[in-house]
Amino acid sequence: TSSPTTPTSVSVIGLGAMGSALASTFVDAGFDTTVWNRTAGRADGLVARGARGAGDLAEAFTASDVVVLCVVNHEAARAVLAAAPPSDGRVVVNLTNGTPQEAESFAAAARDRGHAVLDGGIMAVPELIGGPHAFVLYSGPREAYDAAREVLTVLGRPVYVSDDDGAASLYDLSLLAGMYGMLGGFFHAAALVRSAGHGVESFTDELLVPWLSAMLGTLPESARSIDRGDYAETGSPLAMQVANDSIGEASAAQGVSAELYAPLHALMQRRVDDGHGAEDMAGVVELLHSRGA
Ligand code: FVH
Repeated sequence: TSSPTTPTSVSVIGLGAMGSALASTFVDAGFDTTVWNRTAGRADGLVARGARGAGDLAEAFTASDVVVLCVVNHEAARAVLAAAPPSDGRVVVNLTNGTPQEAESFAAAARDRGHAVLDGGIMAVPELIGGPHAFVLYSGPREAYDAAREVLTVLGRPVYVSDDDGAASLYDLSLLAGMYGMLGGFFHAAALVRSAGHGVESFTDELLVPWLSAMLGTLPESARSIDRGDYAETGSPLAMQVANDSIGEASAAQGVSAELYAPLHALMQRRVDDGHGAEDMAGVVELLHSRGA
């Protein structure tokens, strides 16, 4: 049930693949939804679905309690912000992907113009918005999050990270870094299997997915080691893992590039050379900081 302060209206600015998915989800959830896009015409399908097409950016910005911005990058987001009217505490939720520094800079500029601002990181592709697997990270003032939460919930599970403006972006990019690492490993494995003339699909279904699923279960213990800065307890010491570079040698022999794996192997070797060969591989994280964590 809605309280009198619950927002009932939302504007979506930027109707690319993601902005359109956000807007149609708001419409389907019954919110009074106003939409605007720089290039006219992209709102037509949403208007046919029940959204209100704003005549200009100012109309879109002032039409709703909550304004969701989802454009290609922060340069575009800053351009939209500069062209929009100031407000007296309207919640602007910037779901444009960028760095923590860009999120902080956008938030400061938005506050200068009187807006309450949240930064968000969408952990979903457009087709998943509004579904059970979508989640969205938010950071910024807690009051702004609480004010907009009921609207934002329909997009996917909302996760409030912290009041630090850059935190949602940092978590978003950290999750993507984890994903790209996994995909890099998959591509190397696929190239090795294919180099021997075997099918990648059955290898993946029957062996790689179960293997990676089992290895995922080891991450919480590694995370605890990283939080403690103590990598001593392990049944698979680093020195054993780099005693030979079978993956690199086999890749070369198969005509497969090891360029995705080689940087990690080099870090593992450096950690051993630094005297940590008896420790767990998670200690490699200590080599990734160029300044104090
Ligand atoms: N699509 C995805 O899978 C990912 C999932 C995770 C989050 N990302 C981020 O979402 C932002 C928008 O992505 P998108 O997929 O909607 O991108 P496009 O389909 O390329 O649409 C871009 C929209 O940005 C508008 N735009 C560009 N420049 C400006 C500007 N200077 N002023 C105002 N609007 C601008 C563009 O308008 P137009 O070209 O149609 O006039 C589109 O509406 C993005 O940060 C992803 O990283 C999506």
